[in-house]
Amino acid sequence: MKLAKTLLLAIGLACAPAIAQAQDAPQQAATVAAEAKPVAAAPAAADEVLAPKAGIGMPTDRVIGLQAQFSPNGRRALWMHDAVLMPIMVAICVLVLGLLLWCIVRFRRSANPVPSKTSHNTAIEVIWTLVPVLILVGIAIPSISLLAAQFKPAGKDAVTVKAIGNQWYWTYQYPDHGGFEVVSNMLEDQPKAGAKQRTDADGPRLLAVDNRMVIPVGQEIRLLTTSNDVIHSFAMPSFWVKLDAIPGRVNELAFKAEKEGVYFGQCSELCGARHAYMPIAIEVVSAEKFKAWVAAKGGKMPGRQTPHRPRPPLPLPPPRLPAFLPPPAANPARVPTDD
Ligand SMILES: [Cu+2]
Repeated sequence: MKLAKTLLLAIGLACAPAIAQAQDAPQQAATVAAEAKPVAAAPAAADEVLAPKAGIGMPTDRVIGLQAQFSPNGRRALWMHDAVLMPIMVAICVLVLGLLLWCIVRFRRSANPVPSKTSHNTAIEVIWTLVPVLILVGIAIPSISLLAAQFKPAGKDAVTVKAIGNQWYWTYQYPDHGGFEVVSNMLEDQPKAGAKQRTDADGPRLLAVDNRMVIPVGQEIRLLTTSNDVIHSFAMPSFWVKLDAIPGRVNELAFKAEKEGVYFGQCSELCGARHAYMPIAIEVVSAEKFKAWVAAKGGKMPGRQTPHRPRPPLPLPPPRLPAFLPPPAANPARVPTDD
């Protein structure tokens, strides 16, 4: 009886995460269904402030799992997590737990009073060496190609944004667009006198900022990060972007936002007392809106670059004759003839 109780307890503990996940699944589905519902009505067009949408680009209450992805690498990484890693981990856990339970029951003292003295089994030893190797190779192939895709350098038409970490806010520079800079501070619910107060149109509490980083939709972004003081980390979960911002060094990562909207992230390196209060907000807009925003900030769109064409070869200089010979025209006798 005691053994049965212990077994039931062990099975219950082992299955608890799976049950919790199953219970959360309908909530997750409900959240996805509520995706289209805006958090707040968009403000007047003159403000040009895009309102965030619940469930997009921000964490959702009572949901486990990764945020929905809006970049090609993000979708690929999410697939890697959901379709490759999680099933393999669950299968291994279930197999090991099952074997353990089977051994406990099948080979207990009362059922198996004379234990086997077997110490080697070549077939089993080959299997338990080869199978893990094959599993690891199976994981390594998509994993390494994903890693390579994540660190593929941006193309020459990419929009460069330099994110600079400061204690405790971000500044965004646009070197290709006239080099203007945007200073981005968190909006507070109870701001100091004269400062702007956060509203739901700006974003969730602790994630809304006064000036967002703005990028065009569907265009490759060359993200450069550095820092003015200590190590920060630029993290934007919906784009699968996380890049350290290190003083005296510039890191680079390319990504592409596939859908217009507002996306929120945070500094992900413990950088001091107000580390939790330097959020990141990226506003993804159409190419026209991006152009208008750049103009409003006093910047300019980069000039159209002419495509690279190979130079025509330079004409060869006339052959140089030794100084003791007269010029060819003055020496017709030296020209070979047919007769
Ligand atoms: Cu920081």
